Amino acid sequence: MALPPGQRAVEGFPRFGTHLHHPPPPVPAEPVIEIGGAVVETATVSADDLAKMPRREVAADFHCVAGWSATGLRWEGVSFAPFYRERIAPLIEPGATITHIVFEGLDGFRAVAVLEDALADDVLIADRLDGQPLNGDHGAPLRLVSPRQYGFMNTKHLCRIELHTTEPPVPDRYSPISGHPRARVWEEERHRYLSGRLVRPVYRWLIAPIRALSARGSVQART
Ligand SMILES: Nc1nc2c(c(=O)[nH]1)N[C@H]1C(S)=C(S)[C@@H](COP(=O)(O)O)O[C@H]1N2
Ligand SMILES: [Mo]
Repeated sequence: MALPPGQRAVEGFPRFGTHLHHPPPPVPAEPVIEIGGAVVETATVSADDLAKMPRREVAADFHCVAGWSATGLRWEGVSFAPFYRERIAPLIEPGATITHIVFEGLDGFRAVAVLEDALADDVLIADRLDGQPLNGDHGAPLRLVSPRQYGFMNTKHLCRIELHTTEPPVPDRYSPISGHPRARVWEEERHRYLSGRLVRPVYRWLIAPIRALSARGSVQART
């Protein structure tokens, strides 16, 4: 399968992220996803609950905005669109029109997605990768998987889904590496303001140091 523009395949699936060298957050004894924001009342969905919902498998490559791609991954979990319809939509404040969703991880990581992108049919709340439960490196116990968007929209250790009626403030909006609000890999939407092609070489230069740092906090390094 061809890779999106500007991506290069890597061996395996490295741990990578803004967590850098920090080890993955501990998995709670009873994991839940909190649903908050423009809702009548904050609610929680437990991982046990989620495990009872219809399952879906998605085979996909994984593309980091820095330019590496892990190929041939097999994710399993619950499709996000029906989860949204059945478990989230009934909680929305009357009259509110949701435009954005924040996916937050146990490490405080936040990804802001446009609703339409989050509802794409290959978006999953995943709990398994390649036939095994997700490990700490790749987002235990639950992570968002959105294969047609760069890695930074694929929140690991997912613990909170927050609904918004306008684009929520993006803390790194003016940072030199501020992510594109849609982050679609085939459109090469890497940066919020600069063209994907233009930032390619700069981002690529970040791969080695971030990868080396991330490996230091890896669960593999500690077993
Ligand atoms: N919770 C959390 N999710 C995260 C990150 C992070 O630092 N923390 N980094 C993102 C980035 S930039 C990438 S490329 C992918 C990397 O996923 P992997 O470690 O499974 O390869 O996770 C994304 N999701
Ligand atoms: Mo990334």
